[in-house]
Amino acid sequence: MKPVTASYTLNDAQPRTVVLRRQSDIAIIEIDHPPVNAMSAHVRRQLLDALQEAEADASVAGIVLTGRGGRFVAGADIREFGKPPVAPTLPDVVEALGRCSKPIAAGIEGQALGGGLELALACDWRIATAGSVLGFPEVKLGLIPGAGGTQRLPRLVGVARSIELIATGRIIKIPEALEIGLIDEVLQGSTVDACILQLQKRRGMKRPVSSLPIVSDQAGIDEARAAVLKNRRIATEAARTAVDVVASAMHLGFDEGLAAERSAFAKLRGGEEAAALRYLFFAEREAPRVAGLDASPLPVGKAGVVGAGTMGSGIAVALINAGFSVVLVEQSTEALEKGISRIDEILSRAVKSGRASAETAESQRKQLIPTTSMTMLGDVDLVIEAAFEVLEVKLDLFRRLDQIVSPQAVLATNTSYLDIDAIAAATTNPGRVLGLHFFSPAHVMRLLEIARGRETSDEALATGLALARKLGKLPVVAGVCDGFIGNRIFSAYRRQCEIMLEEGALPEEIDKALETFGFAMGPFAVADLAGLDISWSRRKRLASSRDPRERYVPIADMLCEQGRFGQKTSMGWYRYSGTEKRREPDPVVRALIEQASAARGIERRSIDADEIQRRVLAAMVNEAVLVIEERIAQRASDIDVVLVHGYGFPPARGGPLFWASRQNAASLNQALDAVEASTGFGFRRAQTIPQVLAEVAS
Ligand code: T1G
Repeated sequence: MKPVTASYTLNDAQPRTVVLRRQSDIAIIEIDHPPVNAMSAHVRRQLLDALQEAEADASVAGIVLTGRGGRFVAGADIREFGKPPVAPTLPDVVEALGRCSKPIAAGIEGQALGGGLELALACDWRIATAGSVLGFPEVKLGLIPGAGGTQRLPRLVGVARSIELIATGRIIKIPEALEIGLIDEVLQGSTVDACILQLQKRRGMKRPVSSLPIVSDQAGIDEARAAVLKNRRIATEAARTAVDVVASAMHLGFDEGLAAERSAFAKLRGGEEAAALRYLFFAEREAPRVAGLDASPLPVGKAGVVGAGTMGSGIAVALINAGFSVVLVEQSTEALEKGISRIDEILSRAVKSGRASAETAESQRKQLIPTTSMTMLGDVDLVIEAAFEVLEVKLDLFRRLDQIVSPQAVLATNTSYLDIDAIAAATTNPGRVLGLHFFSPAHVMRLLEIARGRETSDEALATGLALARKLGKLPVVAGVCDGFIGNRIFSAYRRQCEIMLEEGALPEEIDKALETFGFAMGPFAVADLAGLDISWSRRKRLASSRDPRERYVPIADMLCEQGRFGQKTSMGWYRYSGTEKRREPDPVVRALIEQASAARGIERRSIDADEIQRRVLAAMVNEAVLVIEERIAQRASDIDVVLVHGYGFPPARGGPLFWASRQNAASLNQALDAVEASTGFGFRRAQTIPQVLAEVAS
């Protein structure tokens, strides 16, 4: 065997991604495949080579498996899932580890996710650094663990807990991992030394997880199963499959269980849900990339927020959570105090839920500098305006900000509709103005639309993107149009829904059809939640500029004229009863809708769920392609990211354009014909739908 601590490259034409070295009689196998040590084909082969080499060497008493770059292994290589499997597969490697005659210890740093955690479970010992995270996120890719995870995890932590961990795909932090027995030891320093110590202490001792007994806990299993299946948000096809395959470990032997897992995995791997979620995984990572942008971001240490309403206070929390000090400006003490109490409420909820410690919340609260004086913004590096959605208000604010803040500071508006270019023109340096459109609640929602004005400088845009990264947001860059990407497409979606009300559908039928499709909530339930009065005041403001030849559905106005603003008035599209505000169809609304149909001379007809879904989706697809044709969005996948992360579009369908790319073109066209016919004057039909969908499908 080579001299101690020598390291040598295994015979492989591929770049070295697995290093085998020695320390005394322990062989150390290190995976070195940046950026996340994904288990690509050549990594699997080199790992298997290294394992066989170490096992065959009589002078090796034990083996340590670990990763370089501060990470263990982030899982299988997701890019390989759309292609035929390449041997050795990850299950082959994991089972080789599990069968190894010599004791193996896994040294975990950073992330051990999916197949990475499966590798660790096939070892005899698991030692992790304090900041590591573990988990089986496969369901987020429309999959289940496919390399023994569904059969080993129950043998280590029990079936019920395994159902929850695998069906939700949630992250397991170290304290929990230690408590449930997923890891044996946690430390601050190098896990390799601790692993060597462990192997030398327990010389020759094997402890294969696969031979551990499974504790029967039918009540717990039933409860865990029910918790997954009743939650529409997580009960995807993969999660439902996970429940069954994990539970099968109770009555199948280990090898039979592996076979059941492998066949279930193969079925999911080739399915629509996995294709959609894999597409979104890469689309989310592509979104922040802006072609041709090579400017450096301006440093931002201190930020300002103007407006302490719901959005302003949420944005302020997002900033203080990310470590910024924040000058929060309101025009009156009363409004400022309301904003501060919103912020205190959010911070205290984080402490109560265990998401933050009391000390963290206290120090974050100190980062807040509330004031009614705009002059306090003199030394901030960036301002986010979150005042009333009235253009005149914003123009006046930006004129004043332009005089008060330093010339280098970036000025951002959180507007969701108004013209960024007009706002920028109110300043002496429009290059520093951009839109940062947060989604409510701003401290929770990851999506952030960054609206790039005609004059927005590359530096200001780069600063917005860097801020998004620091806030943990998912940025999508949009050009300037009414509603940018998301609101514009959502308006087309909602318009088609309202037209179908006049034609014969009811709010509860449309909501049900779209919730069956997978939307988190139907458009009328969403409107009642948000409040009908907000969009009503916008429609009234725009009334004078509306073209009378365009079809305008007055039903929402009729509701508002009766003071029906949604949940806040216990009636809107629905009526709401009880403290839990149970939503019920309301005959008053039905009468108003029938009155609107009669006023337009429409003979109402029943519209089934399929027609509702196809017309609404066709309307979204058409508007989405127009957004691309007008270069408001950089790429099709950005639009899918926005609709999934900001508007409740079901991730398992990939987004409106991904969904459309998997549809029959003729039926999509037919649905679009119906949208065009029902909309009438002013409808613009996108010209490049086939080309855009072909790009998505590629
Ligand atoms: N495969 C291929 N590429 C991956 C990858 C993976 N598993 N994980 C990340 N990347 C790429 C990513 O696309 C990006 O590339 C770069 O690495 C940095 O990623 C058989 C079936 C580990 C928490 O689901 O959650 O194992 O854009 O920007 O913010 O049972 O990456 O630079 O070209 O996200 O530091 C299960 C997925 C797979 C984990 C790091 N594992 N990855 O976050 O970096 S299925 C996962 C993540 C499986 C087995 C099953 C995160 C991260 P590019 P990043 P990050």
